[in-house]
Amino acid sequence: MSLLTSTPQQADWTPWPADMAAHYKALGYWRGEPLWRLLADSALRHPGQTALVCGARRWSYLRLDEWARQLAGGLWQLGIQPGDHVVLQLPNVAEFLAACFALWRVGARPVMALPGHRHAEMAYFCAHTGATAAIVADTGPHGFDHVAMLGRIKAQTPSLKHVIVVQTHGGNRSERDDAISFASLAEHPPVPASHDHVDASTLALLQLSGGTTGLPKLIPRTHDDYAYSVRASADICQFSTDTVYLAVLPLAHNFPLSSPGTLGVLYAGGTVVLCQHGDPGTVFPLIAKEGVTHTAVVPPLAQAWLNAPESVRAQGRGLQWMQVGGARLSPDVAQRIVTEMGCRLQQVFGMAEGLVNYTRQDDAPETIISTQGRPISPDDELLVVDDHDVPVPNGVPGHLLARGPYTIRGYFRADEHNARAFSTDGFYRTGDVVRVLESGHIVVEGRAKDQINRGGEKIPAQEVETHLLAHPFVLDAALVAVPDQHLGERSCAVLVCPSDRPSRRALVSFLKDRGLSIYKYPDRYEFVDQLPKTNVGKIDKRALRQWLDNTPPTAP
Ligand code: AMP
Ligand code: DBH
Repeated sequence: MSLLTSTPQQADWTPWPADMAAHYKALGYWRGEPLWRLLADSALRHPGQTALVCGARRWSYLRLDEWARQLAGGLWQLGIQPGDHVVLQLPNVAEFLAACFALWRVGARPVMALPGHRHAEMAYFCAHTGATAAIVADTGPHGFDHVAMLGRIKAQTPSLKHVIVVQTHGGNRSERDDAISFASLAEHPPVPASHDHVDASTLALLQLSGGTTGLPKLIPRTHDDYAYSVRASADICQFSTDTVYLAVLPLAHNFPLSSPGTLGVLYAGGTVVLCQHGDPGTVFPLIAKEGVTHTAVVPPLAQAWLNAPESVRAQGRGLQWMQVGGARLSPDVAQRIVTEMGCRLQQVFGMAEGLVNYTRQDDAPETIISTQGRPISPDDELLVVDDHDVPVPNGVPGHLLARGPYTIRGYFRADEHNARAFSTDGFYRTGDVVRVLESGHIVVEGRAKDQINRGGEKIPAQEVETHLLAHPFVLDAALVAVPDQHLGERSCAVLVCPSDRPSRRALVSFLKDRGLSIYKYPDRYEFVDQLPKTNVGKIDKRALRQWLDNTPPTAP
């Protein structure tokens, strides 16, 4: 039986079938508790404990919860309603977490944009969700004016009523008249307790998918399912009041947010230390200063830390656990983390759509080095299938499909795409090619989805190709991954331009004008007379990759 009350075409998102929802509730996975309870309950248990450190600023649990309640009061006064979408685009500052908890208090849903997103994606997030507000930083690290960008989007997006600005770079910029100051929202009495009733089976946030097609897909996560993944993750990783967690990856990313991430730390009563730069010269002194015990990184960051001078790394001796995920970690680098960093390694293979796998603390060293862990939940259902959806035996590589108590059943307002991305019985097609060992541990072998994994940042090939094809000189375009020692993969655009070849600089400026996120700009450009095609006329990316492997890069 389905819980759908409207036709699938009209539904924003696909709930779990009623029998499965009942099962997950009966097992205590779904507790009917909205996400703000993660913080509020810890504030009751450990009011005086330090919850959050952001530069020179620190908050006890009591203060952080109080701040979130005041902000919720401000949002409420502004007219933010339960069910509203609010696009959140902030760097790793305390206001990010305060905004999330405040939004959850009023029953609104943060849309987790990344600081690198630009006009094309941000306009889409606002329009597609019908967002009523956006919360952004005053200026980005390179002086990018986020408020001005949102001003342009607001002019085109009737639903968007408020641009709220967080002052992150000093000065008096939040006084500008094109935005509401975030700080002023806290000058309100805390949101009344009567507003605290948020139905935990409704959406709590929209995560973003790296995706493979068009613009990023929005991932609808409920309070119930997300809270379960956070609590269960914190239990697996044994987070406690002694945990001091360095959040260095962008906070909006599912990994540092929920696996167990900052939310897991706040649930467990530990301390979150925020950091905006991953360079060893910033990170290691901070680890020493704040007594950091845990952190989560992507493989290239782990490598950069390993390559730092011994004198710098020595300051990181207190670090007990390094979680690595987001992209493939080579066994060599895994081994180096264990021997050279002097801390323990945990591999994390996850996705914002749900399923997360961890190596366990008592796994054999070999398992921790060479596998990407096993699922969080006994009720995670995994299928590994061949190209015809027929299950393959254990140990044989195949496409990974997943279903379970915290894996979505469909993207947000994306019926057409959902028909391809999910099986008829509700399994999410991850696009990853994996092998499952007898022990249940997963080894990620590769990827079937058309995506470049640039050191954990996922770049949907088709989205970038669509932008390139809009250039008047570009007749055909393919974006493919080329191996890279540092990032794992980089992107290369292979272009067919019969009349005239635009320069690299001209192409970059073109993509910039189209508002594409900076991290999606191709790393390399090559020109060919025509692209190789398969028998069915699709671009043969395998052939292209082989060709690129044997072709030295053309100088820009
Ligand atoms: P997204 O769906 O955008 O959240 O990206 C999730 C994807 O990142 C997964 O489906 C994998 O392709 C990749 N990924 C995440 N963690 C790992 C890992 N530990 N090893 C290999 N690939 C990973
Ligand atoms: O890459 C990811 O999306 C990811 C990696 C590790 C993730 O979403 C997660 C853990 O939760």
